[in-house]
Amino acid sequence: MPSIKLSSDSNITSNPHKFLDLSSVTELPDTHAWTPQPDHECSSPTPTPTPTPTPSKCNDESVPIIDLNNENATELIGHACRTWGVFQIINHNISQKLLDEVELAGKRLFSLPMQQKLRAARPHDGISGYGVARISSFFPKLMWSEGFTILGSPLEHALQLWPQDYHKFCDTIEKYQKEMQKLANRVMWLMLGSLGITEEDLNWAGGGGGGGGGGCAALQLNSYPACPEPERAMGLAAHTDSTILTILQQSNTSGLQVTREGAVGWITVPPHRGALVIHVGDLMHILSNGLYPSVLHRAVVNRTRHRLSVAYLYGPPSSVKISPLTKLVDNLHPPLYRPITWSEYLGTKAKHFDKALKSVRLCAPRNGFVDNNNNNNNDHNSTVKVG
Ligand SMILES: O=C(O)CCC(=O)C(=O)O
Repeated sequence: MPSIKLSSDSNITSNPHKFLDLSSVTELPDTHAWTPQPDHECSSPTPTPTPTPTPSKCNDESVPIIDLNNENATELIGHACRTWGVFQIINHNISQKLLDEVELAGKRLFSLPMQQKLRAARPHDGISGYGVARISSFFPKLMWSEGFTILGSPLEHALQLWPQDYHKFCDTIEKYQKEMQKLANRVMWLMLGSLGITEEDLNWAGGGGGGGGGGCAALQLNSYPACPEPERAMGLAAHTDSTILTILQQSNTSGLQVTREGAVGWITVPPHRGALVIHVGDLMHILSNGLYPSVLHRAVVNRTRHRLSVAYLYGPPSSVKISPLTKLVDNLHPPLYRPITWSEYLGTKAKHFDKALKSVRLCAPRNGFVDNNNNNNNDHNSTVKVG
């Protein structure tokens, strides 16, 4: 279990709108009114799931969908990590039944009366439990979402929410955590394999053989109620994940958007039944010495449809120092980031937010080195050749 602390949300704790029951609001309150969002594609009631996702090679228009049974999965994942920082996977061995069950568990949780949800409220300086988006403290306006974070066992919070009937929630979440741990380790090794990294190069990370490895994780359930003015609201503001990788399950309403080097504006990641979205996180960015940039993403909201997402945030054991992998470093490619544990990085992120990667950066790249971590907006996602 990572002993991690994220930012407190002190500047909005006194805000009476913080725990507004968003599903009952008919007019956007000023506390939640952002400047109108460009590329907001989700204001019309358009559910966009396609029944059978088709695997794709990386193309310029859409986030790649990669079949894990494809014999070229490693190369496809490497290409997607380099060029997108995000991709979807199919044939991942997580049953549709389990995906449906966890979605149902999330819906059951968020549809509880506010007073009941607040019994499991995230403590002021804590990480697990019910509350507003943890990144809220960096923004003057509140987001149109509510979240529930689970670290390790869900039992304590499930007992607070359903004193008599906690088993069902716990069973589903524990089953999901177990399967996601295996999948996250497998995907991490596909990413590392695409960089030429083997087990001997990284001894904390397990073998990718399906055992789950030594990583730590948090599970984040996000709920985005239908919103009367979606163009002026923000479900979850733009951020990168402080993880090695994130596995994201989204319900059948679109809302996730990403940016990509060279593309203008935000690109929607359409939900496909059974597919899971993988985000490259900041720690993979560091491990890969900037070759696999963490993806800047956000969630927008919808006028008529509720949306739910489940993020499995996967990182290393909390005491392991993460640094650019030795195999990827030489005279021409000096290490760009100093060694840092996940806990330390989370502390840095809580302080510097979108400047966190920059704050652990060691040196400017030398001639000819391609560093994907150089972006005027979030210090990511633009490939800069420094000459
Ligand atoms: O709901 C989504 O699509 C995005 C969720 C997300 O970015 C997060 O939980 O960090």
